[in-house]
Amino acid sequence: MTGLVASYGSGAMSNSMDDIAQLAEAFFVIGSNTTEQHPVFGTMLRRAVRFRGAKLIVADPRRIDLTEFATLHLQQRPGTDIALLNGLMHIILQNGWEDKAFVAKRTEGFEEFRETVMRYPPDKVAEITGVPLEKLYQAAEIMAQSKPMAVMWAMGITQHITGVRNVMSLANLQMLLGNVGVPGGGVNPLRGQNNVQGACDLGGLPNVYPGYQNVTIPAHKEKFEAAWGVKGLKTEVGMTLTEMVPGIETGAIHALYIMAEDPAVSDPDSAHIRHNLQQVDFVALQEIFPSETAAFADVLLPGASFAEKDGTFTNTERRIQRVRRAIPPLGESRPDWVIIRDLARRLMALDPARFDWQAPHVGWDYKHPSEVMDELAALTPIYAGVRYERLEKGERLQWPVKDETHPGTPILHVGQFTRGKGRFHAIDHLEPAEGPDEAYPFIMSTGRVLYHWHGGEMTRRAEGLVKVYDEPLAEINPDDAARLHLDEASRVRITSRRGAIETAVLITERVPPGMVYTNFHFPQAGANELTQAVLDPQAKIPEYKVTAVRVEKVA
Ligand SMILES: Nc1nc2c(c(=O)[nH]1)N[C@H]1C(S)=C(S)[C@@H](COP(=O)(O)OP(=O)(O)OC[C@H]3O[C@@H](n4cnc5c(=O)[nH]c(N)nc54)[C@H](O)[C@@H]3O)O[C@H]1N2
Ligand SMILES: Nc1nc2c(c(=O)[nH]1)N[C@H]1C(S)=C(S)[C@@H](COP(=O)(O)OP(=O)(O)OC[C@H]3O[C@@H](n4cnc5c(=O)[nH]c(N)nc54)[C@H](O)[C@@H]3O)O[C@H]1N2
Ligand SMILES: [Mo]
Repeated sequence: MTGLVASYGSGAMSNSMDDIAQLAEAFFVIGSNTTEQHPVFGTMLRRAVRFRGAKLIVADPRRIDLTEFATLHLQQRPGTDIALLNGLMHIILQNGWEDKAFVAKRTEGFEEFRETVMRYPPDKVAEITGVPLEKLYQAAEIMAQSKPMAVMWAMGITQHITGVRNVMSLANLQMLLGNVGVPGGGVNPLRGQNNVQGACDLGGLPNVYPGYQNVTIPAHKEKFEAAWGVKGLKTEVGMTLTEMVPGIETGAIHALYIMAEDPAVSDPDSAHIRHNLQQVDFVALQEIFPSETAAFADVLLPGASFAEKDGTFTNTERRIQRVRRAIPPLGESRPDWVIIRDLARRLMALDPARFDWQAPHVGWDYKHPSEVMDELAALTPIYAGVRYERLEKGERLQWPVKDETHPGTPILHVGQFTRGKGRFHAIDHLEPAEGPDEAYPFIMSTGRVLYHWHGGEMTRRAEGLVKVYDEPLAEINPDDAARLHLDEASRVRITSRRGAIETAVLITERVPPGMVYTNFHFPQAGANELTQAVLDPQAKIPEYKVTAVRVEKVA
């Protein structure tokens, strides 16, 4: 689950895991540690490479497990993906390898895009990215010769101040190669949290109603006002989580209702977050465990976990899946939707005259999550045909599901993009907000390990996982370790401009020299003590993947 206020990297896979695994001639995985962080799909990719000879290009600053069976590993310097992609597209264009028919028929904005890409000759790109020339040529050639190729990415692409531009560059690449709207191709962000896709689909974003119906469009406002029997819904875009926390300081935010989110651990610059959580007038926290954030809460609302409730989860390929309660909720906990329903009813009771009680969907009187789905279907074109009865019959529905007889949509953008023609964007390389310098000579990259989940509230309670991985470990290259006189028993202090952590080390070739890799699974040494709250201007996602730090031996 993810908190409804934050959802990183919106979008959804254009294709399905099955068609990609079965039909792609090549996979381009950029900024996703797929085997560790998306192990089901990671296994499907591994099998496709092993058993049917699909090619795999991995672009990742670290030597992740995928690189062990990759055809080619492009080990770029963190934060240089735009330069890398422009360089590859430069080679493709120079050789005339682009899909000319697709570009002519399905796209616009090509000329301006081409001019920009022409400013990224391979030798310049090799210099910016650190990827050797011959690997750039090899990669471009594999991409041109393997049709269809599917592109997959995750947080290595989005968690940068250039997150949105990085994604647009990947869309450029796939349009250039004509890999959009075809089985085995597509642009495929791998969504991280269980049901983060569903949370976004249902409007857990500041700018949309359910089904990505933009709040700024008056017709949408009127439709939902009529359905919910209420006047005065706003047409302004709201705030993201990363704007709400600074909003506490400016007086824009007085109270927080936090559900299934642990910002004290997972947001950038923890000292600043703690300061703000202390300042805010009121915090209600809906959780399944007393998390690090619970220390700042005035009220704790005990939610029930996934195994204790009925409902649906929507996964990264837009597939709506029925979830069934395995055990009754423990203790006083209740399903999240029941807590929200009862709270909403009490709020409505404070001012009943505000509502038109004849409206079709007023009153929050749901008795079962299937009734929530029925309302969603009535108001949301992409879910219009989704019904519990269909899911229970075993139908494998992927949205858009246009009506009760529509079979769903395994592949998006077939024949046409939602907006008509696909738009090429002219995109230039931009350096990360913080680069290494004399005082902070290392780049810290952050992320996850196989054995733990984010703040670790769930996984640090699992005996078997803690047996395998029981403390925070900073990954450091053997060359750097030798220079700093570190061995496996050493501890280091890692310092950034925001703070410092002390941690044990894992000396490993997985990270290149000059990089340390840390995670945020353990509160005693969380990566976010060091990260900074610089955001992508559009998506407002923090640059978690590049922080300048100093590493010192302490013992
Ligand atoms: N076991 C486990 N699985 C998880 C999670 C978990 O906590 N634990 N979390 C889930 C969630 S919510 C998410 S969002 C996903 C995240 O899934 P991923 O995004 O696959 O995982 P990350 O660890 O964030 O890192 C992605 C990769 O980006 C690389 N990278 C770093 N900097 C750059 C860069 O500048 N460019 C490029 N191209 N790559 C870069 C890293 O080396 C890493 O291999 O995982 C999900 N799955
Ligand atoms: N440095 C750094 N920071 C990062 C990232 C990174 O790569 N690097 N990644 C970012 C990303 S992609 C993400 S998604 C966030 C994740 O950050 P969070 O969403 O804050 O972390 P989680 O630990 O997944 O979930 C928060 C809480 O949800 C609770 N929970 C689980 N199931 C339920 C439920 O059914 N109901 C209720 N009410 N609560 C439940 C858990 O107990 C947990 O404490 O972290 C972000 N922060
Ligand atoms: Mo995530």
